[in-house]
Amino acid sequence: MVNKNSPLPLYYQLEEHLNHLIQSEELKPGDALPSERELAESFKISRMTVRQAITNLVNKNVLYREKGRGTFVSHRKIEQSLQGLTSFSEDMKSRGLEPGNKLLHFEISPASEDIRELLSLEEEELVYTMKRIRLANGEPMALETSYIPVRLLPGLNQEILEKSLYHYIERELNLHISHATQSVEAALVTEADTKHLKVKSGEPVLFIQRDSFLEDGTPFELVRSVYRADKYKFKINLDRM
Ligand code: 16G
Repeated sequence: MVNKNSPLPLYYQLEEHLNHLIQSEELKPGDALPSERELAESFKISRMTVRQAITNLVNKNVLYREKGRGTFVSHRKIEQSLQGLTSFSEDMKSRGLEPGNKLLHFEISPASEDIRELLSLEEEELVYTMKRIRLANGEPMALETSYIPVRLLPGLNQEILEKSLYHYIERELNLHISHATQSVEAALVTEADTKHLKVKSGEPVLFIQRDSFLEDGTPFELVRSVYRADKYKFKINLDRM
């Protein structure tokens, strides 16, 4: 399975071999890898080579290490398309996962200057600020802070936010959500967010900002979210221009 006469480095061949076992599900998410010693012996290569291959796969998030326990196959990520304006609840349901929310904060106050500008608000205009942990089958996926003009959704309350915001806007209020601008950036989790997202401090996350509009061009939400990078992968199809 590793060929010592090949020009390909041995660590790379082992990486490819392990990748293949994971793709073909001979090794499943959560499965423990044999120890470095066992791998070295069965492939007749040095432990250094094994360590290099494993470190590369850990750095690519294909494997993860747990202190004192060993190395395991990572759980598959949610592959989220960057095309199409969907809601978190819709995304989870379409994957057979149960969406959930934990509302951490909900208030009405005058918008700060940057929010006012992004949502095209009048001076002193009121906005809802809310923070929700978004869950899939009870597990935290993202932490979402949203700003919404009170004028547009005067009846918004905590009960609605425990369910789907988009469902309320479209089905209850009959407003037409039309388009959004979204950016994705790499970031590190803040100490305060580690407990909400159930990740270790210093873990990478994806910072996403979405500015969404109704059919008539009115901005109705500004959302700043922190997504778990170990759970999410964003995908887009590209056409040659
Ligand atoms: C998604 C959107 C967010 C929207 C929410 C509505 C991103 C980055 N954000 O989380 O802007 O407010 O869906 O979800 O995708 P809901 O209808 O389930 O409350």
